[in-house]
Amino acid sequence: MLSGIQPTSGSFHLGNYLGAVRQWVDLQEANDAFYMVVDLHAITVPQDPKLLRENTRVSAAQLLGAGLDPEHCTLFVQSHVPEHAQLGWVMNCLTGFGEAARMTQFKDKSAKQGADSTTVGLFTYPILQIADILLYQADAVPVGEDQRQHVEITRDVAERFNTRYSPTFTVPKPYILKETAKIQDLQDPAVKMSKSASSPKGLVSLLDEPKVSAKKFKSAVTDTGTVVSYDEEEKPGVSNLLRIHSALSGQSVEQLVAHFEGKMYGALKTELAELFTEWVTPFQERTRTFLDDPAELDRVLAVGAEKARAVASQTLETVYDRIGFLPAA
Ligand code: AQP
Repeated sequence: MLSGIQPTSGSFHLGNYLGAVRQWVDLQEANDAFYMVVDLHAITVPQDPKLLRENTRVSAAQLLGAGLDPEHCTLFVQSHVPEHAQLGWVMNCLTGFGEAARMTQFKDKSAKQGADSTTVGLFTYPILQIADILLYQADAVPVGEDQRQHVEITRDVAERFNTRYSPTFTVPKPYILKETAKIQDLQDPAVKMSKSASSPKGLVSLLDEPKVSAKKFKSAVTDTGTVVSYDEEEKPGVSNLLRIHSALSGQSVEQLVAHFEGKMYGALKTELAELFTEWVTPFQERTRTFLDDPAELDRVLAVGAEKARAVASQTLETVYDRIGFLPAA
C-alpha cells in the first residue's frame, strides 16, 4: 500500500479523512503500508516556508491522531526520501506530453490559476505521483475518487517501463471505497469538498472547534422536499449527509433512511453534528498530544524515512541499471 496527503493547509478536511486516511488506518495492519506527507507536491503552488514546515508536522500529527501506528506502517515525509524526485525524473521521460495534458485535475486547477501562474510542477505532479507509487512496488493505492485518473496513468507508465526494459514494477490498482470516494461540499453538493475550492461554510476542517463544524452541518444545503431518502440525482445534499452519517456511525444508508422516517432534514443534521463531535473530539486530543512533543514526532518521521529509503533506494538502483546508467564507481 502507498498513499500520500498534502500539507497544504493546517487541517485535513472531512473528505480527506473519509475518502483516504480512514482506509490507511484500516489497511495498515494487514498490509505492508507506506504513507507520506507529500511536501514536494505541495510546492506545485506557492507556499510560505515557515507555514509549510509547520503544516508538515501538523499533517503528520493528524495522521497519528487518526490512528496510524508507526509500529504497523511506515510514515514519512516525501522530501526526506530523495529517491522520489530521482525516479520522478525518469518517469517524466517515460510519460507522453499529451498523456499528461489529459489529467483533468491539472486542467481544472490550471484553468482557475491562469497560464502565467500555473507551474510546470503542477503539470508534472501526476508524474511525480507515478514515482511515489512505483518506488514501493505498491499493489494498491487507497485514495479518493479524484485520484483515480492518476492511478490509471501510473498503471500505463508502469506497464510501459516493464515492456520497454523488463518486468520491474508492480502494476498498482486504485483502492477506492464507493461510499466515501467523494465527500461533497456542504454548501454546494454538486462539487467535492476541497481545501482550495470550497467556501468556508462548505468545508469541514478537522482541527476547527467542534462547535464550528456542528454549525456547518446544521446549515448544510439540502434539497426541496422534506423526506430523508437517498437519491444522488434529486437529493445530492441529503445523500451526502447520509453517506457521511453512515461512514461515521457504521449504519447502512438503508438503516438510516428507516431511522429517519417521518423526521425532517433537521433531525439528520442535528444527529450528524453530534456524531461528528463525538468522533472529532478525541481525534483532536490525540493530534494535540503528538504536536506537543515535536521531538518525538520528528523521531517517528526520521525512523519512517529510513525505512522508506531502504525500499526506495533498491527500486531506484534497479531502475537506473535497467535504463543503462553507468554505476557510480
Ligand atoms: N472530497 C473528497 N472526498 C473524498 N476523498 C477526498 N480526497 C480529497 N478530497 C476528497 C482524498 O484525500 C487524499 C489527500 O488528497 P490531497 O493530498 O490532494 O489533499 P488535498 O490537497 O487536501 O485535497 P483537496 O482538498 O482536494 O485539495 P485541493 O483543493 O488542493 O485539490 C486523496 O486521496 C484524495 O483523493
